[in-house]
Amino acid sequence: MKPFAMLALAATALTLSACEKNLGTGQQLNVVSGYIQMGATPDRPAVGYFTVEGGPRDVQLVAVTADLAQRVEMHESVKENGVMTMKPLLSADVPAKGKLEFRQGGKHLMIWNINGAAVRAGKLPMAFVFTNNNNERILFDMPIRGATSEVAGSGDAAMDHGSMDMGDDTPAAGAAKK
Ligand SMILES: [Cu+2]
Repeated sequence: MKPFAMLALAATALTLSACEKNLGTGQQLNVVSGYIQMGATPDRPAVGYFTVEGGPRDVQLVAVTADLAQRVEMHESVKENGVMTMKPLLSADVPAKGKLEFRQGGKHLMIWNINGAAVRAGKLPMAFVFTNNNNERILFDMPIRGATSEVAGSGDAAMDHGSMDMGDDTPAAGAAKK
């Protein structure tokens, strides 16, 4: 490369970084971490937790999807009359330059029937759908953790989900066969 060309490149790089600083776009909307905890038994849904960092403006997370799972839902654990229950969540706010956290005991994903190949690979590719830019999709591979006996007895993954999932959405076997 000729010295002149190198100088020109260096100048371009400087201009770009200066621009970014002027626009104040330091933090971009992004999924920065997360994982999936398999259910204690195969008939139980897996649970997913993750962290989203907000970009320059407020947006909402409106869906999380996975081609290699049968169904994914966003839920929130809430305390009502002293009892923990779960409610489906249609959207979750991601404040500008803030954080949205799905974590144990709060907002979480429930994931049914993850494809075996994904489980063996130890990760599930997921798409996070936001309200900005005509439903921007951010792809993130969620690492899959196997069920452990410690986790099986506590938290979102165990009894909360088992009882609710089986009751609400799954049609009774008899009814489905009519
Ligand atoms: Cu749930």
